Amino acid sequence: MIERQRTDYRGQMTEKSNKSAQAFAEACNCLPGGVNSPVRAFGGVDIGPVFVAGAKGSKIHDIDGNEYIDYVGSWGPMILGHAHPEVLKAIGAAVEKGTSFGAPTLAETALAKKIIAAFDSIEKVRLVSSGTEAVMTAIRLARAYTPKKYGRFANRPYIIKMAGCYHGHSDSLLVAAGSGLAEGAIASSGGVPDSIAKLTVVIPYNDIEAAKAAFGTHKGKIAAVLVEPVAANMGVVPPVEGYLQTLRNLCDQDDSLLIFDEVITGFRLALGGAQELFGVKADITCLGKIIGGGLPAAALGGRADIMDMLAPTGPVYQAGTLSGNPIATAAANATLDILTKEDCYRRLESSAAMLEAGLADAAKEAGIAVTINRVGSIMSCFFTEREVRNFADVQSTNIKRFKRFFAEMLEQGIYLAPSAYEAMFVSLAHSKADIEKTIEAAKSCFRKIKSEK
Ligand code: KE4
Repeated sequence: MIERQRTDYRGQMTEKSNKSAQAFAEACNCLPGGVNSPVRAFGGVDIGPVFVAGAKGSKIHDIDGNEYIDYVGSWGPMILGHAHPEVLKAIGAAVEKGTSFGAPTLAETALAKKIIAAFDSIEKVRLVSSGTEAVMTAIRLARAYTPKKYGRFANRPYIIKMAGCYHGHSDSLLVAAGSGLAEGAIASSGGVPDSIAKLTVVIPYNDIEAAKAAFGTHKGKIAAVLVEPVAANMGVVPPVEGYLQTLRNLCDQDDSLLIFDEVITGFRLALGGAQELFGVKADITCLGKIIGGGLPAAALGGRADIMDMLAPTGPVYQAGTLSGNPIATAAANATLDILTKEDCYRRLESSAAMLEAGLADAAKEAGIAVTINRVGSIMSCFFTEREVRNFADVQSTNIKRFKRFFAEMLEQGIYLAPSAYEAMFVSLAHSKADIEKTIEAAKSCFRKIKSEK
């Protein structure tokens, strides 16, 4: 049983975390690691987790009564801030009519239309309940999809993914780079057979030559390239100039599909996600997080000729009891309505740019080497003096310093993602005062860290 108590970065138990520590110990008796998703256990920062009591706007508060400015935002969904009144009102109205029917509803069609309106590459949508489901389905669809000239099913076996990108926990994607391109990947999780892992090819993100080599090795057998168009699961790592277009070209040349996993970037970087920002169209787009408005909803979308291969119109099976759930779609529709109507992305850019500049100045003032990668309202602060352009670069940063930074910022009421391999999310609810307080806290943290060996 994990007895890891929450301490401040000086290693003392603080009276500010007694109840969370006790709750964690109790949870560990009935939940593996005391949590229902591993990162929440704070294993990446070597202290015990915060147990949340509630949240409103940009703030989250724990069961010990501590309040924090929240830059996790439930890992991306809470772009409007927590408990947005219009979203709560929509949820309340929907709940009055029942919570799940297992039958089509108008709200699902309305949500699909909003997604189609936002993404030029999407003609049809399938709603699911998690990002994992969306990506898992996209891969199955890509393997079955065959340009007419190949006849019925190509059932192309290979998927190319990038090291450091995370696409949920389906077997094909819990893999790491193998010993060579021809051998395919090796499993990175228990329970994933080599026979499945080896059908995924893992190459470095931002490495155009590696992508070309993979298409050379597996010519005619690659169903799809799957990529986070802006990586945000190794910290934030933007695509280098031309990278996404090169992947697009390689797929076109070999009749493979390009799958953009926009579970984080969709409706985050722009209404049309990274595709709108970088002008590169995917064949299949996976969405989640924001499109659920904080409730379990995700989606995949693409051209009609691809999407119509899904059951019941086509031979690729996919289903879900709670897909398009009326409460989740109510939250989703309310969220996207606000994002579509208000001047959101300019406001997000302004807040995030202010935070980035403030953190950079604070680190410089303290003499701490940091690299801040930011795209729109997602960013990461890496403790290194070098550029961070792929997973190996992230692994070479000073993770120990990140842990100190995290713990000290938490003590100062700033709730960052408890891992050096995650992103900071700025929401529309983050005020100028929130950003200023965060910068002041960082100044103090950087000074303390600098004084340590
Ligand atoms: P879910 O199955 O967790 O809804 O989505 C999986 C997923 C797919 N694609 C991308 C780009 C993602 O970031 C995710 C999930 N993200 C993680 C953290 N970055 C969710 C947090 C967690 O695992 O608890």
